[in-house]
Amino acid sequence: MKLSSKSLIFLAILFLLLLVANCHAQLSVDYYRNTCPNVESIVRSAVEMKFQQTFVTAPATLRLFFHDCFVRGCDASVMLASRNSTAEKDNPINLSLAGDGFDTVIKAKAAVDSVPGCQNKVSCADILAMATRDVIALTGGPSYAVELGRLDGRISTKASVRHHLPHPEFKLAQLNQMFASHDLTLTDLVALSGAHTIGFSHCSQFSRRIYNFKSKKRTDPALNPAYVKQLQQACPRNVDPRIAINMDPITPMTFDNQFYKNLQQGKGLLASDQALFTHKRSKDIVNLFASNNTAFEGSFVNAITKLGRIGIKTGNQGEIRRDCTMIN
Ligand code: HEM
Ligand SMILES: *[C@@H]1O[C@H](CO)[C@@H](O)[C@H](O)[C@H]1NC(C)=O
Ligand SMILES: *[C@@H]1O[C@H](CO)[C@@H](O)[C@H](O)[C@H]1NC(C)=O
Ligand SMILES: CC(=O)N[C@H]1CO[C@H](CO)[C@@H](O)[C@@H]1O
Repeated sequence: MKLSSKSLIFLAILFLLLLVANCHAQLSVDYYRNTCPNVESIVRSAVEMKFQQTFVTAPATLRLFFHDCFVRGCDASVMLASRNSTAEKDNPINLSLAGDGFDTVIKAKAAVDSVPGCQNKVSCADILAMATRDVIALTGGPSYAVELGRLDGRISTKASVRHHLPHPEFKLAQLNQMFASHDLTLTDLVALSGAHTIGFSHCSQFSRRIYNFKSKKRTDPALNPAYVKQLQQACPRNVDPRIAINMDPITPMTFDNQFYKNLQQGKGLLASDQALFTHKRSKDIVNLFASNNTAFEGSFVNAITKLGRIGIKTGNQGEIRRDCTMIN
């Protein structure tokens, strides 16, 4: 009797251990070692070529990865197009998803598939993760080993976007809650927001802060007055909605910790960015990253690696898409 209950416990523990091991076995840095050993250099060359054509390649790809991972997991569902315009990319929020991000993945996928042994062996989700790592390095950010082994999802819906992406007018608690739901900490939130050190924002995303704060004819007191003037010049009332401006006014093309120094001076373009400096707990993290680029880079790499693990599809939950914009 005693023995059998003991062995039962033993079996239960073994089962749990296997389960846990299985969860972590999904991603690895050398996942394509046997199937497509040169995949990283093939992707890097394609991304470099695209980056030389246009700088937007970098911010567009980085943001695409974030949106992909937050909506249904990192499964390239954001890339799927639908004939009836009901896919994730059809959500109005996509205005900011510059076509160059999609194009980067499509070009890198074509490059991978042109190598005979690699054809249809590498998922679009992994190509997006590699391309993201590459654009960060190309703009002066940290290099890191990227985990691989994601499969591509088969579902993409416009409706799933609304509740899964943060809004630029979110309060810190709302941002923190959304990130926490993906096991991302406050430090991860502050570090990942540092992605706004490159790229652009349309005027509509912050126009209330410079004209109509809290529905009154005033400006957001958290904004630096000189910066407000600059923003009002760049984004006059009734500006062409296609106009987008640099999110980091000082070093817009460099992936560095300038974003945090801007927050210290009231130069956070989005209310959600500036909010990181308004609250005591996150302010300490902002100050650390502003004063220590090494600390920022270390935390960013840690956080983007965690971001890349969200909602991974394996086995029959996914597939390796032949065309990144269509399920097989
Ligand atoms: C914390 C919550 C976040 C909010 C509220 C937010 C919101 C926004 C908004 C409103 C824009 C401007 C879109 C436009 O008008 O074109 C933007 C751009 C961007 N975001 Fe975020 N974002 C957040 C977090 C992130 C994260 C975690 C990443 C990546 C790790 C990221 C990467 C980017 C990039 C690179 C751009 C520039 C895109 C481009 O130039 O094409 N964002 N974000
Ligand atoms: C749109 O097309 C998808 C398949 O591509 C289908 O699952 C979905 O039900 C369609 N939605 C509408 C509103 O027709
Ligand atoms: C900056 O951060 C790194 C990594 O956390 C740490 O090792 C280093 O001592 C810090 N440098 C300073 C000057 O505080
Ligand atoms: C790149 C892309 O898919 N853009 C679409 C974003 O959404 C608007 C309206 O919701 C469409 O008009 C764009 O074509």
